Amino acid sequence: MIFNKYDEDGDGRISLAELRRAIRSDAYTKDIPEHTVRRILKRADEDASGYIEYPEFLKMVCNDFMKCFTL
Ligand SMILES: [Ca+2]
Repeated sequence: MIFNKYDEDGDGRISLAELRRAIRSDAYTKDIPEHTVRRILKRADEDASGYIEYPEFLKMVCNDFMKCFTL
C-alpha cells in the first residue's frame, strides 16, 4: 500500500520528515522545495495534529495526485 511507503516507521501517521523523503523519492517531484513540503502537509493535515493520518492521506493523494486508482 502507498501509505506504508510514506509511513516509514509504521506508527500510522506521516510526519513532515517522512513526507519529505517520500515526495523526493518520486521522480516527478524531485526538486520540491521545503516550503512546498510543509504546505502539502499543512493542507492535508485537517485536524492540525502536525501529522498526516491515514484518512487525511487518502484525501491528499486523491485530490492532488490523482492516484486513487492505485490505492
Ligand atoms: Ca510515521
